[in-house]
Amino acid sequence: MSTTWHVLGAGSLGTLWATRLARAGLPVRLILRDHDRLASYQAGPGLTLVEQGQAHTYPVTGETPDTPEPIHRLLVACKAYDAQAAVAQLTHRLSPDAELVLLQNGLGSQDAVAAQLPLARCIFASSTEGAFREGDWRVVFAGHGFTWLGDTSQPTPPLWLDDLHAAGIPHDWSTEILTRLWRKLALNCAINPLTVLHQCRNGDLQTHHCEVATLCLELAELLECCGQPAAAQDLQSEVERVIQATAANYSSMYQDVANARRTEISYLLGYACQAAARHQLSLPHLQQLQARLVNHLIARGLPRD
Ligand code: NAD
Ligand code: KPL
Repeated sequence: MSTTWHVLGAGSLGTLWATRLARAGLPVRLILRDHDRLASYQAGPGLTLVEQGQAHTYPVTGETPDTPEPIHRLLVACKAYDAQAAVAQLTHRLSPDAELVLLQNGLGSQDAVAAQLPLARCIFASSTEGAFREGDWRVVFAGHGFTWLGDTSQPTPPLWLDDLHAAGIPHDWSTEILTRLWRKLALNCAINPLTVLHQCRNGDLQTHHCEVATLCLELAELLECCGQPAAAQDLQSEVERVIQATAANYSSMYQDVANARRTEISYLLGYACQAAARHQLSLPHLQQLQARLVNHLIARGLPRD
């Protein structure tokens, strides 16, 4: 019998993973915030995934954090700013051999979770898949992509990668997961804040070429200084490639601000600026970008972190 996948967070990525694992016949349980959310979930038929216009519903079993059964494998699918508190609620249920998969974007939240669970195996993930919520318990699979998984303290891949294969989740084991996460953080720092400040699609940043180039230079300097030279390599050309490839899209941060949702700024630009400060590195454009973005968020009544 396969180990149950406990999925924490029934949002976009949590639903995208839970439905595909359930579709492959794997045991999945969804951990909801509290009894009200569980009652709301149980009033419907389950989780719905919309793929290429076709909706399929999967009756994944729901539960709350106070369900007594132990957890052996936990997929953490909350936002970066919620991950630590959400996992803390489950500490008493984690088995001694528990493994966690952390799907959060950016950096900082993974270390915070790992630090509170010194005995558990924490696997970091970096994903380019795209999904959004169309309503409660209903998610649209918007962009096919890839997920890299890795463990900074243990290079051996877990056997359950076979589950991901069976579920059709494109993935690979990476022994350089931190490099992947830093690279994605740098891409997000070079693109996302500017789309918020200029209120534009990714492609419109082509008209802000110099601003993007200056940020890329500073970000590359930071990556080098943080011991991530591979993540710094050809950063500007990759940023330009992504801007072109996603020209018609609004960045995730743009969408968060447009929908008056809290952003993950502290785990992206905030993390980058803190790392620079730790290394006594002066990156004036990056720091100015953070200040402008924080002012923009405050002016819209959104959290500054
Ligand atoms: P989301 O807001 O859609 O889902 C997060 C879910 O976690 C919400 O349903 C929320 O209610 C739930 N949650 C928060 N605290 C909880 C708690 N204590 N107990 C139970 N549930 C709790 O977010 P998302 O878009 O799925 O993003 C999750 C992470 O994945 C983010 O770090 C994001 O940057 C990253 N990511 C998302 C995508 C995407 O396409 N959506 C792609 C790549 C990476
Ligand atoms: O990941 C992205 C996002 O919108 O968060 C891209 C498309 C790469 C832009 O930074």
